[in-house]
Amino acid sequence: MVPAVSTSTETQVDEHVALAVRAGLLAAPKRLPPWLFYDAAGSRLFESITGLPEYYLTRTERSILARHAEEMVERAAQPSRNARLRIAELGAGSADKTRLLLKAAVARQSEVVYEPVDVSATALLIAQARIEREIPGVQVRPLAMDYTNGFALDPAGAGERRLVLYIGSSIGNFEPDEAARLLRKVRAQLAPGDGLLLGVDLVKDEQTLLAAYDDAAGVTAAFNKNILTRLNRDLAADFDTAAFAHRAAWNRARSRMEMHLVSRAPQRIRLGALDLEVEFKAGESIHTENSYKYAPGGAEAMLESAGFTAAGSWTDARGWFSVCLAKAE
Ligand code: AVI
Repeated sequence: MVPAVSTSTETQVDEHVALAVRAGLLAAPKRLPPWLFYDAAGSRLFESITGLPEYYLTRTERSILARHAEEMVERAAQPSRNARLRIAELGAGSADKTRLLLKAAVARQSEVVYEPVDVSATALLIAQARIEREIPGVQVRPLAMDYTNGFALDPAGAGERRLVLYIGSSIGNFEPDEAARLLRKVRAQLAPGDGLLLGVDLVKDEQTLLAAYDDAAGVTAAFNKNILTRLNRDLAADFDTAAFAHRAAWNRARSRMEMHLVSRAPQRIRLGALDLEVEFKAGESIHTENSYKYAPGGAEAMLESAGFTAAGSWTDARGWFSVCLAKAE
């Protein structure tokens, strides 16, 4: 039975967290869903990851946007030169890279409505204040919600064309069937001719991938282990984070980077709020994340099967990352 109140902290247990953790730790092999990473501490650690020398993703995508934002925005509005773009963003977070696209949209049409969607109301408030201060002409209309459970945008007005941004390689954290389902949900919010701009990480040499998910400073290890600290706090668990090792692995057959937490010794963990005890063998892992890497053309094929037509794609000189524009059919 899941008690409504944890006895140790007297705080309410989040049922969504409780159900996911119970199912994941009772599964064979053990797993935890990656959305558990993003409590306040985990979100801060992720922000640090994006600036690490080994974590090429954020820097590379930013360089692509910096170079091609004007063309992306113009192409999203085509074929009508007079259409005004209205920009929504899924999982906007700090909306740092988005500012490049918003600046290009303001240069094109003087004013733009920007609808960032994110589960964190705090991240949205911070992003709104920064964007309104730095880019006059952007009207920010934040939507605090978990877009993975579906979302509803106001219909675009007459003469407006919607562009949805889903950048940052977040699509890669979904299983292929979940990613396809999410893209179909996005398609359902769009009218024919509206656009989706998708950022995806591409397959590359294994050494580069491994370093990106197991950096020398240990920030990614801390990010991975923070999930255990979260369970200690939220579910009155007694994980010793030092008793687990961070492991990053390239799964070539499935074209994904994996992150695991590997038990260093046999141990038994108690999760008080779930009234659950879980046994670990030495070397047994909890699989915490997949990060899919696409072959060239792979993202376009996924977009086409979700009801979009490819309308452009941009990459960097090394071909490490791709930003694809697709139009709703
Ligand atoms: C948020 N997401 C795109 C990141 C990724 O690369 O899959 C999360 C992350 N995991 C480890 N480092 C960063």
